Amino acid sequence: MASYTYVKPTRSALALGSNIGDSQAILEAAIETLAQTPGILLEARSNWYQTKAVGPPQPDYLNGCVTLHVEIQAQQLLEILLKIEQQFGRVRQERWGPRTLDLDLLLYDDLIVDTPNLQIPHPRMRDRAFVLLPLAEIAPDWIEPVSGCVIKELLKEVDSSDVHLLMGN
Ligand code: PH2
Ligand code: MG
Ligand code: MG
Repeated sequence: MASYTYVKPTRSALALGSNIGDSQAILEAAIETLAQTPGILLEARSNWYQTKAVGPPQPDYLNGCVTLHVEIQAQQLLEILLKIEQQFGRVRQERWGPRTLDLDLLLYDDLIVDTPNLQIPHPRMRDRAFVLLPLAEIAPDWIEPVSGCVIKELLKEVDSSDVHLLMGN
């Protein structure tokens, strides 16, 4: 088992998505796995949303967001997310193509990171209603540090017409 350097408790936000298999069951199991990971405490979770795929033609996605309290560094959190994706059968193929599980690191406190393998805030989150709508449910006042705007304000700038609350949540 990998050992991690513990850091002071920090808040982080993730986006979850799936459009292959039993997406809701996969996403629920992914949240459970995250919650059971040492150094990660689940703070809040959004509802699930059925969303039209952005990118090449493919089935609709189920999307949602969580906020976490973490005691691990951003780079280590990314490694944990990649491992959980693999555990759920994610095979990396075409960019923006269909996937069983996608876990994207959106925000890590007010940190800005721009390296080839890790960018925080997630560079496309500001354009994506399928991220901003669920995130605004659980973290409306979190400031996206690159734009300096809160999530609920960023949400007003995007078209949310293809993002629908999943019924029977
Ligand atoms: N993820 C992508 C590409 N397109 N479209 C929707 N609706 N939801 C996603 O999560 C999504 C997408 C690549 O990460
Ligand atoms: Mg993604
Ligand atoms: Mg991803």
